[in-house]
Amino acid sequence: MAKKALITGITGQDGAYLTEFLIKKGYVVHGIKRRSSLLNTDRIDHLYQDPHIEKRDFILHYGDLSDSMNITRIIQECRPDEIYNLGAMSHVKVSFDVPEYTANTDGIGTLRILEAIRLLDMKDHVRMYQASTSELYGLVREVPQTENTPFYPRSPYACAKLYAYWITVNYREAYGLHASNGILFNHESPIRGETFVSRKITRGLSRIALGLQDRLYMGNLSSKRDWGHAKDYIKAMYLILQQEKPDDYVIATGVTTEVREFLRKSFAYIGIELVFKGKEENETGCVVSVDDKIFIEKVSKEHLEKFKSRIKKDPCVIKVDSGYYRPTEVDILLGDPSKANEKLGWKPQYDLDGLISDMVDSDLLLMKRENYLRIGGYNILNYFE
Ligand code: NDP
Ligand code: GDR
Repeated sequence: MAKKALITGITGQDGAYLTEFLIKKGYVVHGIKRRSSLLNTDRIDHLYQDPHIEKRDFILHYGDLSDSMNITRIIQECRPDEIYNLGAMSHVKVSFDVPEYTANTDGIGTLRILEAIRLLDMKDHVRMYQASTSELYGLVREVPQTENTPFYPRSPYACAKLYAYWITVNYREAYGLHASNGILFNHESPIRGETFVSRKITRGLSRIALGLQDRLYMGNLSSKRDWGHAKDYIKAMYLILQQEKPDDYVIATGVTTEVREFLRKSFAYIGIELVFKGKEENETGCVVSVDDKIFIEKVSKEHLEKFKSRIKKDPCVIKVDSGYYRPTEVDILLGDPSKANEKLGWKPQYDLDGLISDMVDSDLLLMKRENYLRIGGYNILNYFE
């Protein structure tokens, strides 16, 4: 019998990569998708199977983490061997705007799953993964952060995830559930949500290079993050659930980088050298040179001259808009993944340069397609944030 996995948040970045990974391993994957007024299954479209096929290994259910009846029913119906709880309102800045919704989904949503497992008497059958986060460390108490570093959340998102972390530990200790936390540091990919900083940068620079946009407005350029590739991180989720005993693990690369440096490296990848001047709201990132050969190779010859003439008039393609600042910021995150290295045998394959090249290549392709459509006279969306 094939193993069955249930994934909440299957339409998100990690849900999509994890689904692909588990199907390749021979799992039958059930996923919970939300009803929305537009289809929201772009990231898993390539995995879709017609419901009329008899033996499917990919099945979607409508649901929502705010609806305990729905969650309980789905778990009862599909009786999974493994549950990956990835569903969340996952944007830190937005959580300040919708704090109650965030607490309900990201905090109590986790309780709803744990309680369903208990009430359905499935605790000896099912293993549960909780998507915990480096945001729990917030105002960091030590650098680097390990499984033993105390938490100090700095946003409604992190506070909700703190509850989810501890309720997972509590159900493990109180009822003997096989429930584990992966404390994952930031992980990105070509299918990362467009408003997270990495993707905002790789999309923005692709649009700037192709003349679809003049500049990029950013928030706090000085914060530091430990960035990895989502493809590596979903493997850690799987490994955590294959352990005989449930436990909590930090998943990180062990390298931290400023947002400013992420920008510099991303632009450099297509041959554009950026220099930063000024402070805080007055800081700008300006083009000081262009490597023609690299630009032509990555973007195109046709766009090189147009780009150069545009930046002659205004070379400052990065500006700061304090509207993107958060009421309380997490200044530095740096994880120590030693426990995961030793106990899970987990090691990331991608470094930051590999991540950036993967993302920029993908966004350039996407934006070139947009540009062809524009030239062909078709409307293209602005994708305002
Ligand atoms: P995404 O934002 O890409 O995906 C979130 C998923 O949750 C989407 O499928 C979304 O559905 C779904 N969702 C949102 N609200 C609800 C709800 N009320 N009920 C059911 N589903 C809901 O996140 P990632 O894939 O990047 O992250 C996966 C998980 O890991 C999240 O819990 C996140 O908080 C956590 N995490 C992420 C890290 C990262 O760097 N990526 C690091 C550490 C933790 P829809 O598509 O309809 O919006
Ligand atoms: P984060 O990711 O808050 O770490 O949460 P995000 O990419 O949003 O921000 C990282 C850092 O970049 C700074 N920043 C900007 N951020 C955004 N989004 N937009 C900007 O224009 C901008 N300019 C600077 C931010 O202030 C911050 O310091 C992500 C999410 O995936 C969470 O769900 C997850 O738990 C954590 O990573 C680990």
